[in-house]
Amino acid sequence: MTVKDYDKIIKDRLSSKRYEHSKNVAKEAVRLAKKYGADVQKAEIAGILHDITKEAEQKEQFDVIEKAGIELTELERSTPKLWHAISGSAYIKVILGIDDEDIINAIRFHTTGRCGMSLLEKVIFIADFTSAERDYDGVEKMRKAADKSLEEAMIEGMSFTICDLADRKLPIAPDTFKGYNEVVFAKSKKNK
Ligand code: DGI
Ligand code: FE
Ligand code: FE
Repeated sequence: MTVKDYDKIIKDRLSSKRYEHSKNVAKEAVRLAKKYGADVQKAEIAGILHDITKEAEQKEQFDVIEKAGIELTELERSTPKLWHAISGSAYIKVILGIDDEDIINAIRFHTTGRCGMSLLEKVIFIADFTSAERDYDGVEKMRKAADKSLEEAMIEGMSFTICDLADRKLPIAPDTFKGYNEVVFAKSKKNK
């Protein structure tokens, strides 16, 4: 399948607003991949597909997660915001037949981040924050960080997520704070 095929699938599965978001994330992922040396083709594919199950019913999401052999933790099961990243990675593997582990992981961890993210995983994680239509408070800071370095952008993105969740008294996935600790430690070690 080509990007054109994926584009059509996304258009059929998502509202026009989220379809536009997916297109913008793909564009931004391509830009960041070129800037930081990630695989440009994979960035475009992972970008367009990253929210593929965002509007799917719970049952469809849980079914495809099971088909992919993924077992949810209790926190994941009870946090609906986390489902689409996991079910999205399962969907592209099981239904679309994509076998590239890096693309699968880029979608799986695009919401939480994690420890030991690949270049492609970071590009998708960041592109989701800096895509053209994003206009939350702090997006300019995030865009500046993304232009400076991947490391700065990861710190900005991970800390934004954690602050926002703690502010709203929501559970924080272990992958999120492990990823946060990793990027913050890496920077503090460099500055010593
Ligand atoms: O799918 P998008 O809206 O484009 O963006 P996303 O996949 O980053 O989802 C963002 C939402 O997910 C936002 O409301 C915060 C939430 N989220 C991200 N990490 C965590 C989380 N929610 C909880 N409870 N725990 C997390 O670790
Ligand atoms: Fe998402
Ligand atoms: Fe998204």
